Amino acid sequence: MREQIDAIKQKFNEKLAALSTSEELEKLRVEVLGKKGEFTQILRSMGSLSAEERPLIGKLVNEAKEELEEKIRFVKESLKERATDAKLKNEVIDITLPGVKSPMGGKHPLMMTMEKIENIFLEMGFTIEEGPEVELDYYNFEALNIPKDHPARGEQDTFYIDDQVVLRTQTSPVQIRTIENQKPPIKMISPGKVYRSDDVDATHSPIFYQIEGLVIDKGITFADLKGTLDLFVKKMFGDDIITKFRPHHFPFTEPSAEMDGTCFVCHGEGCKVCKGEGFMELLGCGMVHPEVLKKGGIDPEVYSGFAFGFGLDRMTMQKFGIDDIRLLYESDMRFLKQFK
Ligand code: 2NL
Repeated sequence: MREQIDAIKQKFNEKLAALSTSEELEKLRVEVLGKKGEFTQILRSMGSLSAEERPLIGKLVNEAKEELEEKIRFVKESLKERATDAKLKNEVIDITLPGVKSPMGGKHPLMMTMEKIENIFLEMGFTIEEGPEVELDYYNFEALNIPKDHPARGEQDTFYIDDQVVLRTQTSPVQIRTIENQKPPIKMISPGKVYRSDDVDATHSPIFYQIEGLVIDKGITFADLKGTLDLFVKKMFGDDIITKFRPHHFPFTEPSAEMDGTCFVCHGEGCKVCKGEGFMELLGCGMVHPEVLKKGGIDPEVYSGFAFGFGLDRMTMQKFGIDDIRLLYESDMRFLKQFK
């Protein structure tokens, strides 16, 4: 049995010297020291030994096992170190190589225009207000002096959620909510998305952006409206722009007007951009209708105000010379990259 133990040890040493991975090491450990391993076989056959020999051989087996276990521990450690060294060597970063560039995003033309407009009004002391896009019929129409049978309802192809809830067709409901929640003086704009069930073409999209504005205080007149909007247009399109007001009708303002500005391309001569007119239609406006003030809890005998509204999409298209609204919503990189 002594020879048997020596033979196991020798074979073990040879295999240990030859192996190079932890998997091979584990396989060897099971083979020699495992439950069905070679030493277990010897211990099992000890029944045939004499009572004097048994403890001697038992001791030898245990010593041999401990010796081999110690060797395994040592080799295991050095294999681990070797693996870590190899890993570190492979992971060396060559900091002299050129980096991988991530593509840079840019602002969408709609947001460029929106931010410019917001900054102009912030400079003039306006606040920016927001409100829900899914809105009560009351705030979208009723409170704006547009009752259920009013023809203006037919002109706006409204998305109805149910009898009382719509997708807002304009951002005016934000002004109504502001009138209800704040006391004059009020000086605010409400930029945001609006919805109309229009068929898509070069000038129509079912989702588009609007900016409306509202000023309410004691003694506000049409002169305040003209001065404010004239200054806005000059800051937006250039100091040389001349504005003119044409009478118009909106249910929520009285009197109402549309404002045109001289074409910023031809300065009034007439060109392709303004279709030979020399002027471009810029926005709708007017003095807030007394009924609208009353509905919002403001006494029209004490306060007056003006309001205005325009499409951000059209203003963006005018500013950048874009001829199709669909380009603003298709996320085509060939288009968007031009605005970096
Ligand atoms: C246009 C014209 C306009 C308003 C919007 C408004 C809001 C309140 C009271 C009175 Cl709460 N008016 N908004 C007034 C005049 C014109 O928009 O052509 N928009 C695209």
